[in-house]
This record gives sequence, C-alpha cells and structure tokens, in this order.
Amino acid sequence: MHRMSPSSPADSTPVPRVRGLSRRHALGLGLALGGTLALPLPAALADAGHGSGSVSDLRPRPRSVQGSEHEVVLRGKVTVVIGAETDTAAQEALAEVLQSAGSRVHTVVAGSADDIVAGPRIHLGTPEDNPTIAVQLEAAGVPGPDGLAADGYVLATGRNRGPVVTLAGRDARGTYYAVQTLRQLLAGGWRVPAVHVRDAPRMEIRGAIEGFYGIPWSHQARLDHFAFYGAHKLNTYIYTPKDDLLLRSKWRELYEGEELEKLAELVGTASAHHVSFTYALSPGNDITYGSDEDFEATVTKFEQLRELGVTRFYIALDDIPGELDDADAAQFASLAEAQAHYLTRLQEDYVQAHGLEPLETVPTHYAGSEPSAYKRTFGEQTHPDVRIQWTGEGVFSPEVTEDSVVRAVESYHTDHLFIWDNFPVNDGRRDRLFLNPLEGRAPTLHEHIAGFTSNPMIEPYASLIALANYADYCWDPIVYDAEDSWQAVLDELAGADEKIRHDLRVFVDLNLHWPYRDGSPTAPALSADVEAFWAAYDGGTDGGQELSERLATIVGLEDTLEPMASPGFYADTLPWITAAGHWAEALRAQLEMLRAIVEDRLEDASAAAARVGQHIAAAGEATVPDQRADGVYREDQIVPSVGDGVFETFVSRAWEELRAVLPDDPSLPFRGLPATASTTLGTYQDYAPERMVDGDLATMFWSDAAPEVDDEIRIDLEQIHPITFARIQMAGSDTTAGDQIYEGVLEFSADGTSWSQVGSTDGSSVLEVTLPEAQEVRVARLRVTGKNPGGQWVQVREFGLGETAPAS
Ligand code: LOG
Repeated sequence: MHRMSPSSPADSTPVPRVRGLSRRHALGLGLALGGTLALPLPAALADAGHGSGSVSDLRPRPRSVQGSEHEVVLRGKVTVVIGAETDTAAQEALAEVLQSAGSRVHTVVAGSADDIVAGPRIHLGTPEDNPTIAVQLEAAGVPGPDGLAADGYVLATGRNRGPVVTLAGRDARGTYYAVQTLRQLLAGGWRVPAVHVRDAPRMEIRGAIEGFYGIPWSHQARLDHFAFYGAHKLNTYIYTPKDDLLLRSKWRELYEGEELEKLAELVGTASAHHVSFTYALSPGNDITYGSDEDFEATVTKFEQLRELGVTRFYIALDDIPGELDDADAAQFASLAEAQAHYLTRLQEDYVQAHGLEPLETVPTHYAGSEPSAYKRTFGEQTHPDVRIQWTGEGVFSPEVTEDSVVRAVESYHTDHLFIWDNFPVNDGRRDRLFLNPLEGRAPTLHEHIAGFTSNPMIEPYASLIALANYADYCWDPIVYDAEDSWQAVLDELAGADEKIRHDLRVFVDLNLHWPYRDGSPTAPALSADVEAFWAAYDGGTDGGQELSERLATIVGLEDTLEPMASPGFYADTLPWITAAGHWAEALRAQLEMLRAIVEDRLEDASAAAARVGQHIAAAGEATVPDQRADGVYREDQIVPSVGDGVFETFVSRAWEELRAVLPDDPSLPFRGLPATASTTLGTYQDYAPERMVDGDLATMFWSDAAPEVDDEIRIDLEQIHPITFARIQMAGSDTTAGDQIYEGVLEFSADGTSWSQVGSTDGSSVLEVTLPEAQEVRVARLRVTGKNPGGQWVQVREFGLGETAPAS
C-alpha cells in the first residue's frame, strides 16, 4: 500500500480531517508492538522498494514485529513446504500471493525426499500439521505459535540452507492469517522484509452481523465481503437480514432451489476465507417458546443449514412482542424464562448433541447495562455456554466504556457477552451514508467481552470502511487508531492513484456526520471552505478559491471515482455522488450570482440565480432503492442526503444576499411572512418550533413523539394579512415522505378562535394551498385528525403563509 508523499500534487488541497482525532503517525520502524521493543529494523524496511509493502502498512497492526537478519527474495521458483493436513485455504491463498508476485510455485509435502531444494522456501502450517515448522522456527531462533491465542501466527524470515519464510499458524485460521500478513508485506512485489512477526488477536469474535431492515445484501456482495474479511482478519459473519422473510415472518418454511444453492455457496466461500458463517433465525414474532412443534420447526430449519456445513447457530429475539402467548403464559412466569427455556433446550438437545459451536443469541432487551428482572432471569436461566449479544447503553451507542461493559456482564449474568454494534447501520436513515471512522469504543473492552459484530449499512461496499476499522480495533483495541485505520482503508478502496485517493476523501467528507453522536462533524472540509468563502465575502476581499476548486472536484466525482479500486463502493455510493454533483452545480451558479452582486451586475446575478433551481431539483430526486416490510424491492424511493446540511445552509444564505438587492427576483424561493411558531407536541433535543419559521430549509422542528388526534403545529402572524398561499414542508425532503403529519387539516383563523379549513394532507411531505381569493388570516394551524402509520414523529422544515403565491 502506498502512502501519500508530502510532495504529491494531491496534497496541495487539504485532505479532509476528522475533527477530534489525532493522526498518530504510522508505526515507527523499529518499534515492536505488544510491549516488546526489538532490534531496530534495517533501514531498507523504510522503503522496501521493488513494489513491496512495508511493516508500517500492515493492518491490523501486528502485536509484535521485530527485525530479523535476512530478508527473503521470492523470485523465480519458490518451494512451498506443507504438511499433509495443512489448511487448504492457506495453501490456496499463498499460491495466489506468490503468483501475483510473479513467482513459480512448487509445493512439496514435508517428509518427502525433495524437502530441501535450491532457492527460496516457504514452510506453511501449524507445528502439529507440518513437522518442518518447529525445525525452521528453531533455526530462526523464534518461539513457536503454541502460546498464542486462537487465530494467532508467527511469520519469520531467515536462512537455513537457503532463504526461508516460515508461516506458522497456532491453528488453521492462524496459518491463513500468516499468509495474509505475507501478502501485505509483499504488496505485489517479491521482497519479504527481514522480520519476525508474532501476532494474535485480542478479541475472539470479530466481524459483521447482517441484521438491518431494508434491502438485504446481494449474493455477490456477501461473497466479496468474505474475501475482504479474510484479508482483514475478520472471522465472523452472522446472517440475519430483517427483510429475508424466511428468517422472520416465515421462519418455519424451508429454503428451496436457488435460495438453498446460494446459501450453500455462501457457507463454502465463507469457510474458504476462514469466516465463520453463523445462521441466525428470528422466530420471536409468533413462536410458542415451550412448544415441541416450534422446537422441532427450529431444529428442522437448522438442519437444512447444518447439511450445508454451518456449525454456528443463533436465535435473534430483538424487535419482537414482549408478551407471551396463552400457551407460554400458562407454562412460564415471564418472557425471559420462556426464552431461556427454548435457548437452553436448543443448546443442550441440538447444539451439544451435534458437537456444534455454542449457540448465540440477542435478547429482547438488548440495550442498557442497568440490572433488570428480564436480564437476570435471561442470563441465569439460559445455558451458561450461550453467547449473548448486547448493543451498549443504547440501540446506538456513541461510546462503549469499560464500566458500562462490566456492568452489562453482571446484569446479564454471563461470561460470554459480545457486542452487536449498531454502527454504521443506516436503516433508520436510509437517505444517509455513514462513512466516518469507528470511534468511542474503549481500548480495554477485550478484557471483558468476546468481541464485536458490526451491523452495517444497507449498502454493503460502503460499509467496508467501518468494517476495516472493526478489523483493526478488534484485533488490538489498545493500539487502534481510528484516523490511521480509516485513512488506510480509504487508500485501499481508492487504489494506488493519488488523484482518486484525494477525490475519494472529498466525497467521504460529505458523509461523515453520525447523528447518534453529539457534536459529530458535518462535512468538515467543505464547511471550512464555505466559512472561508463567507469570511472573504463579508470582508469584501477576494476569496473562495478553495471552495470553487472543491465544488469543481465534486462535480467531477462521478467520472473521477469510477475507476477506483472498489467498483462496489462506487456503485453503492453513486446516488450520493450524483446528488453531491448537483448540489455543487447549484453552489457554483450561486457563486456566480454572488460575484455579480458584488460587482453590481444585477442582471447577471438574476441570470445566474435562474440556473440554481434546476440543480437543486435534480439533487432532490429520489434515486436510492428501498425495500419495506412487504419484502418488495422498489427503485428510486429515497432522496440521497449528502453534505450533512452544508449545501442547504449555503444556498439559504446566498438567497438572502440576492433578496437584499433584488427582493422580487423570480428565482428566490418562497418565504413566508414573519411569524412565531408553537405546537402542542413535545420537542426532540433542540429542534425547537421556531425553526419552522426561520426561513431556513436546513433547520427544522422535530417532535419527540408521534402526534395524537388534535395535536397541532401553529404559526401566528401577530396581525391580520390577506393570505392566498400556504406551504408546509415536513419530513427531511420535499420528495420523500418521512417524519410528518400524515392525517391533518390546514385551518386559518383571523382571531385564533373561529377556524376555517383550507386544505388537508395527502401523505406527501409538502402541503401547499393556493386560494382563489385572499382570506383575512392571523393564525394558521395544521391539526392532526388521525394517527401516523408506524408511530412516526413529526419534522417541519418550514411553515409559511404568503399574500401572493410564488412563481415556482
Ligand atoms: C435492530 C436492528 C436494527 C437496528 C438499527 C438490534 C438488536 N436490532 O432497535 O435490526 O438494524 O436497531 O435500526 C434494532 O439492534 N432495533
């Protein structure tokens, strides 16, 4: 992997930085991790050359890297010495690595006559499956992998009757991981630096849980994920997409035909990358926990998967009713008791009976560390081997602290807690991508929990940023550096081209805000350029060059990112890339408008302003597909949200500049008469009612609950005006329904006492009314007449009344 050199052209524009993160610099050469300070590495390692990687490029960071005496050049014919039982996935991965380095691979089984051959050798395996491993490690003076944690390995270069690389696994997966480290060290070249790597993870479970609502990942995406996990030393994938109907609403039905074949391929491919495929069933919506039939239905379903090679099973009990049905209520005192009975029966009579790995589960109460009767009963009565997932203090946890984890372990009475981390999942904000790094997980959690599975985004490849962070964090939370890990995966997804690396960061900057963390940055690099622009504008100086350049880059992203190394990332994020391009075009037209205003060319300003609307309309098109509870995939359902509000705020401010000089310009967006706002609804956080009347579409009122009949939002003009037009803009955008009032009537009043109805909602997010003739109005309200579907809350961006209807 190549790092940007300080003199590269891409560096002349600042690379977006994540606020609040220090960029601790790459592992210094000669620094051994894991506390053992080692021989200084040969200077040649600083730049291994010949297209080779270097120790500082290794991710996850190995626990210990020491210098050895000999580098090994794997050129020409390379002999691979294996044992009869050496892991085949590791053998295949090694062959691939060597072939891409241009070497010819000759494999021999240890003990056969041609063990010792001329030229470079690689000894691959565990000390148990390959007797030459111990011999080579001893010759190199390196301790073996036996004392390491599961998945650990040793990689050593040396000379022993020829150049030798020893790849010694603590187990099969460790052997495979030794090959992955070799692959990173070679980085497509043929020189293995002179090192002894001794490495093992601090967390046992590291991976992903496909556990979100919305379009399940494609088959190909899952296969690609497994390859990525193998390369990044993630070992777990839990299959439980909420919208696979055969997992949830139709859980008793068996897989057939193509679906079964695909599952078989998933299981096989996962294991070829040493990813443990875990099958998670969600029977909780209609199960009778105590019933023999439902136990048998579960086992029958699991048997289908066990025949495909699955050895890890999981029962997901999240997001289900909290009450027992009559049969269970007659048998059990509580939900926790009923669930514990079912889980324990599965663990004992199915899992243990077949020698499978311990059963896993997520309880119905899966968040918060405080003790509860449910958690205690669930933990105490479920078989102690069952692995239990927990999401942290909240469904979304901006941070996970050691104290909180310690408390959760006590509250659930389990020795096997691991975290279902709802990051970067976006099923609650399907218009957004979360491309920010994984932060806020304490560096000591491995002392208390078995690991993490990330619940990723609906967009599989866009989730790879976070997953690479999880890989690095879970391997060694102590040295995990969010910024460093994040920069490395951005380079990996971009590929070697510096311009693409730079432009990817320009795009990623627009998708950094994570709404579940207070103070999370909003497009920090774009914001900085926007701020600099307005500062120069207000100061009457020439400025804004950076902003213009950034906007030009954003307009070009659709082309410049296309050849990036990860085509999946490009395809996943294309709706957001395109929308960003439209916003950038809108801002460019406004920059022209502002320049014309400053230079007093008002006709030009008006002409530039006239071009803005089409770009904003294009940015507001629904281009993201979606799938809801009916399981039907639909194209073009969601408007991608990009730029974290910074584009919108710029646009509003620029319009005010135009309004100041050309108040009647036809391009100006409608602006309601000055008014005060109020509501019978509670307010979520600081999304106060006055935001409905601040003239800024980027700000909004947000209720803290679903509305009841007769709740209302109201604006007061303070004096009577002749009104012909009203517009209420609810939810996050004009084109997509969301948090809003679904059933309500718009009413006008001159005195606040007697009301006349002038319009009603139709399920869309914008309610607009033009009256045939003006009405005397002082107060207007949208009054709720029916419940919202799904208990949605209410967002109102603007509520405005006008004496005349706007031109557009
Ligand atoms: C669901 C999960 C969903 C997530 C985020 C758990 C254990 N279950 O509130 O499927 O993706 O929130 O919306 C959830 O987190 N429940």
